Amino acid sequence: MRIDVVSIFPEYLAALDLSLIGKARQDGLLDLRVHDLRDFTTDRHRTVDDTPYGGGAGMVMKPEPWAQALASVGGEEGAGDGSGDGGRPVLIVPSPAGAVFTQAMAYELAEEKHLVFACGRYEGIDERVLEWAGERFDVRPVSLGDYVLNGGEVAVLAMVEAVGRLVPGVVGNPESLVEESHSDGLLEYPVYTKPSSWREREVPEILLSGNHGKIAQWRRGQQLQRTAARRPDLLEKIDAGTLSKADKAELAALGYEVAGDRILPRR
Ligand code: 6GU
Repeated sequence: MRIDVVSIFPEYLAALDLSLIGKARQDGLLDLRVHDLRDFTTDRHRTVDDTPYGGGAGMVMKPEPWAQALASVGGEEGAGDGSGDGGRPVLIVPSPAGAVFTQAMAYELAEEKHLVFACGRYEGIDERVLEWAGERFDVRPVSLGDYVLNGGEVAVLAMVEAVGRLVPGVVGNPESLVEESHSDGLLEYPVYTKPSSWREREVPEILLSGNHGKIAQWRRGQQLQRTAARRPDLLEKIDAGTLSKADKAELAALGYEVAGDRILPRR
């Protein structure tokens, strides 16, 4: 997969040289390139921002450096008119005003050949850039959640890691992708390692039993309990058709009932 990131703080993205993603780059699984937006300016001061039309606080990113940067990193793949093979690169624009990034979105993006991330700073990028970019990219404004960061760089670190680890070969043991939080819409079960007794605290006995069926059942129960306690909003998104009898009994004990294909708090 090719990934281009455009930012006025390219050093921010240095963390992508490390760990799993850094290894994937070395191994040639990810062709990740970071670009300095200021290299696409033409004035002596390398200006990337200006005051907002209509007034208001802060500064807005000027359109032309963005157009030059985006034209240089991609958008040659597609026909330019939205026709053809759907092979247009995806332009992700991190913004608190975007759609919320999810594991489902990470899986979708992991299927793409080419992602481009446009890191805004200040109050954002001149809106016409997004309209113009729509001719050559599939433009997706995306938010990490309902809080405000100073710029898109931290969000890009999060998204590149979430997407990159789903690219085949990046995670050594793909089994570990199956049993993790959000992969089945539930939070992950708690995990333990040696010693079995630590500071008077014992590992749950079932995990020492060697009974894999019972262990799987217990873990599933823990997932349901945790999700009910920490993220009840997730339970209501699960398709109840996927639940076992044991799941339904656990949910009943947690104060939930199954109504058709939905899980609802018992009233
Ligand atoms: Cl993607 N960008 C910025 N600037 N702030 C955010 C965000 C993104 N997601 C949450 N807050």
